[in-house]
Amino acid sequence: MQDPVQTTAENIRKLKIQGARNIAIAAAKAIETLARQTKAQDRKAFAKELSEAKRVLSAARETEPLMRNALRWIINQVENSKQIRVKALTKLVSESSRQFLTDLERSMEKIAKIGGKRITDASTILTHCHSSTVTYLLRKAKQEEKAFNVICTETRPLFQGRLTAKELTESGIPTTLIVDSAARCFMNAVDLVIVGADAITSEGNVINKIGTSTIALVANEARTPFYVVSELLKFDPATVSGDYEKIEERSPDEIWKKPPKNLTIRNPAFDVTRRNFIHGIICEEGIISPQSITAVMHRKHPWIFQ
Ligand code: RUB
Repeated sequence: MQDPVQTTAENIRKLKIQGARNIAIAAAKAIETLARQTKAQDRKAFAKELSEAKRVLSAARETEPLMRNALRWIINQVENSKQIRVKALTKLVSESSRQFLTDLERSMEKIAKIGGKRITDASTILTHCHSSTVTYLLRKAKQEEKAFNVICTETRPLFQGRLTAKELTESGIPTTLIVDSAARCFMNAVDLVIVGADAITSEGNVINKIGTSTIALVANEARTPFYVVSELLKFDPATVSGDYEKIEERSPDEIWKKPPKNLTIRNPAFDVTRRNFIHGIICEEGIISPQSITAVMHRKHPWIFQ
């Protein structure tokens, strides 16, 4: 039998599973499968297995607080329960994992409903990378028969923009693909930039695919509103106590397979967009200012600070 945690971690590492939501969903499902297959004899052994799974999955990609928060929340339910029997704890993991996935689904619906109001007929939206939250919102707006078009960047080095382009064209949304460095050339024709997020810090800065912060600067210069769509649980509580969000650095191979000798290649996967450049974070609570994120988290998810 394949180890669900190792297999999922490998798929996340290799980007076969991509994007913060999909990563968190896969991790929640992996931990549920692990619990169902457990051979642990008692609560202590079971808890140890869960905690090891959390460590392995979290290490697969380090800039993914939604996955970490999901695993922590699911494991919290076990830790907070008085159950002793492994069977009962397994059931609890299953229920918690499903609850997390349902909540995530609901959040995306709310985000699409709120954000969709910002998409008007004849408008041009620019997006970067592949965010399932962004594409869902755009597809929903299309279903409401809004006539807008999208510009998406190809997103070097791994071309996630092609996933976006494919998904949107298949949904009948007029879409134009540009190279990342053409963002400024097109920005004057753009009404709204919408990007996803991997992490939100306590200061309201947003971490997303490398190149996002450049697009935010360009949008700012062109006076184009720049919005981030994100579930609140992409907030990283570690940033409250002074830690910086770790930015994953990936293999140079992704940029150049056979580079000349002695060449240094750097390949950070994400960058930080400062809150000053973000008009709003569109989340399940509404459109909030980046500055208000910690207060909103205290209200909606107080457990995250414990
Ligand atoms: C994906 C990326 C996405 C966010 C948000 O990077 O930066 O914009 O993860 O996606 P990668 P979602 O391809 O390296 O995982 O809205 O689906 O959570």
